[in-house]
Amino acid sequence: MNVKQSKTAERNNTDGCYDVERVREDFPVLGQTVHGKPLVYLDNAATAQKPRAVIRRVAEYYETENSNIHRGVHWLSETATRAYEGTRTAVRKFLNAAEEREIVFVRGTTEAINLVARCYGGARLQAGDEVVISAMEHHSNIVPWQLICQEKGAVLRVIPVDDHGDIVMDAYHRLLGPRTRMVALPHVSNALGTVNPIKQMIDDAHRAGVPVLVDGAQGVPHARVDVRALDCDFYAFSSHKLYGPTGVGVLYGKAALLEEMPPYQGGGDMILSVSFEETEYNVLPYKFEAGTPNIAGVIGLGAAVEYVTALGIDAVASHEDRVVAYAVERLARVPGVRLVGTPGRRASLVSFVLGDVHAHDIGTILDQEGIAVRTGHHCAMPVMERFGVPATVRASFACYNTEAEVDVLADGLETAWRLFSGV
Ligand code: C6P
Repeated sequence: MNVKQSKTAERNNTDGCYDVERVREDFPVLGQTVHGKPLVYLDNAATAQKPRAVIRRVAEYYETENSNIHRGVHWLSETATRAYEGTRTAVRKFLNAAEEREIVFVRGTTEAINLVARCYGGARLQAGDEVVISAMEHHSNIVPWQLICQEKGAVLRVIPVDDHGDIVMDAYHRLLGPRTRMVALPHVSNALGTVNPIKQMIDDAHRAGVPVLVDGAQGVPHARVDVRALDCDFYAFSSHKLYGPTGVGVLYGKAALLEEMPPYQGGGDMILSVSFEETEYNVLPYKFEAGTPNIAGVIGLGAAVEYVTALGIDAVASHEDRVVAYAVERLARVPGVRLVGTPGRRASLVSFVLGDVHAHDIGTILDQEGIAVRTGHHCAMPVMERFGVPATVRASFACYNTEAEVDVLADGLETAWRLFSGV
């Protein structure tokens, strides 16, 4: 048994079950008290906490390897370059991408989508062309497409969602027309928790000859993603929601598409040669990685991928499925709670309102109990409008959350309900 296997085994009970208490020990922040209460961190869709392995790896880089990459012949630079490129290999394996040149490091999901909208959309879209997105998008998968559509005279078409928060598939099929040039979809909705049937939707788009970008910000941390099995053309995710550092993300793109796209930004490292007359761009993926990247962040992401792989993404997903199923059942028993989004397949989060109490007021009361949730529109204003609410309370779960924490949340909500309803 190697070190990684033995660490995984430690986090499993003797009967092989997922040992969440052992997992919690890996996350120093969880040991804190907030307002005198144990911290109950349920804001993982905003950002996940970091395990010691990631924190230490970033510190180790700065303490012993700090150097710029791809530029020096000295030992430190070569060491840092190896570690940085090691993350690319780890991410390629994690996503089951065919080639390392298909993994582009960016600042996060937002930048990945902007890159595709600008470089792919910018080169391909013409007046009257259409880009299809859904009514449950995060603003990061709306605004970049709006910007490029406005510039090119193209049209943004929106697939409706039904009252459960599921995509209306018939409407999707009707929207796939002769002018559709791109479909961009969330793997999992950050505001409703809906897991979209992306494999089917990708196949449908491909039958119409249309490429698909998957916004995987809420997908990658909660499910096994195999970009080759999905056959998606682009897949975007952020390191910080996968237990890695902030300021780093990944754009997976099929090599043939990335090859034909112009660079996103100009600068160092994305070139092979430069003169005042002409610049020859670097090969993939460096063509899209201009300037000194977030080296420590990328190396930290490598540690995060290693951490999640050791836990087992399938084990994490089934643990979270249990917790979220319990949350749905437990919150149904709290007076005043109404779930916003009751999708056929849900991952990792619940969004709800409590009577007509403003979500921020509930968030403030929960905070006094040491409970961190997100309240507001979750950067998904159109879906709030679709459900006729200005804001929701969102509890989102990760590999270290427990059913006992759901009980603490439910108790906190009951307190809030008593306070506001006067019952
Ligand atoms: N959603 C949330 O609390 P960045 O900020 O680039 O890491 O991720 C943007 C993004 C894109 N798509 C989806 C589906 C997302 O959920 C997010 C980030 C956080 O829901 C912060 S707004």
